[in-house]
Amino acid sequence: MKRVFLSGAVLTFLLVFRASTGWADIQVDFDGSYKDGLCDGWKTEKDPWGTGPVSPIEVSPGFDGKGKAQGLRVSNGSHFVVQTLSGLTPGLDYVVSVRVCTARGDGKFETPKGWVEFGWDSRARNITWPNTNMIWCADPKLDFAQNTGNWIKYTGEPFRAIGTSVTIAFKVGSMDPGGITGQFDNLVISQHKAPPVTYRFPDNFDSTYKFGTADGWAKRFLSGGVTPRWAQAAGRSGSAQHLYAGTEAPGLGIDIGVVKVFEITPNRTYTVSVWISASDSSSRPLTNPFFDPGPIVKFGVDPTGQTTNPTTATIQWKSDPTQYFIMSGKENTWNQFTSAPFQATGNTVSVWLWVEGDNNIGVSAKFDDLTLNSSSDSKP
Ligand SMILES: [Ca+2]
Ligand SMILES: [Ca+2]
Repeated sequence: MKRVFLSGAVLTFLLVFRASTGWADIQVDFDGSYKDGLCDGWKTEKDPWGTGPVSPIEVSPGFDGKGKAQGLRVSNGSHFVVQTLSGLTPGLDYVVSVRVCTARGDGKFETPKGWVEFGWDSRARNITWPNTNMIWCADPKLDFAQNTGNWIKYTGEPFRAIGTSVTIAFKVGSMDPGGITGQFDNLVISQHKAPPVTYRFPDNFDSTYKFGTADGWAKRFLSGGVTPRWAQAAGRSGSAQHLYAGTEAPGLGIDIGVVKVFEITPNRTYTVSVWISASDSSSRPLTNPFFDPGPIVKFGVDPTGQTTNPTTATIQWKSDPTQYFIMSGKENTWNQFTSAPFQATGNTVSVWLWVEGDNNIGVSAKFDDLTLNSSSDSKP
């Protein structure tokens, strides 16, 4: 009798423990069988640019010195390992986490040159192209100091399940002849139960920066631009959000920014203002876009509050900064820009800060002191 009672107690404990810790809905340990270096169930893809075959690798041992892991070795191009996984509940929020370990192309645990990211597509389109399909987490590539030779866990932003499936992709890329090896293990997709985080205006960008972005700002970029960089920089006062990219990637565009969700009162008309200091990547004025559609510096407001798609028509962009910073003498000086009036529809609005460049001219822009203003058109 006593033995049965104990078993029941243990079982009850395990069930409660499981429920309260948010058991993973999808787990992939990459310990299964491999064919030509690729774990069963996964496929490879590559960006339209770049050369060389996609070279997946069966890594053994994997995380924690056990089992196996999926590797990907690249010397020229952006290559992917992709799978669409099922097991989500539509309407619930999830986060993706994965262990990442990087090395040079020859497998030596020395800091590689290139990029390593992981991404997810809640629409489960099962293809990484076009480049707006996926949301990418660039933390692994901004953290080579930690993850070269070490298995580090990275967790992406929450996303809402649209259906029961999600497409997951690992991206590894390089333009360095020495190449790069990205290794991935212990993929976990688990429910995210914390309420969505929103922030209040104003934002002085004097917060703690994590992997180059100020508190609450999420990185966004279009795949194919290989050199996006985010950093904390000196601001008008304190710090500012720096977005910049060089031209070491021939033939590639530069399309990067950040987005953050702020609280507002619905049914009122507002503008937002932000201070910007910008130049091209050589500290010169921006090129006149009538002659070269090169560097662009802009900011936008999306009254829908969405944070996933930088190309959607609901973002109301303000391109005045580009016109301003093409004027000689204005480069790298602070100036305040104000959006067109917009009508708040819900309780939140997303603010987008963005730069674009091309394969000839990079771009560098700092953003500080974002404020919300009640527009004079406001109706009570
Ligand atoms: Ca494993
Ligand atoms: Ca500041």
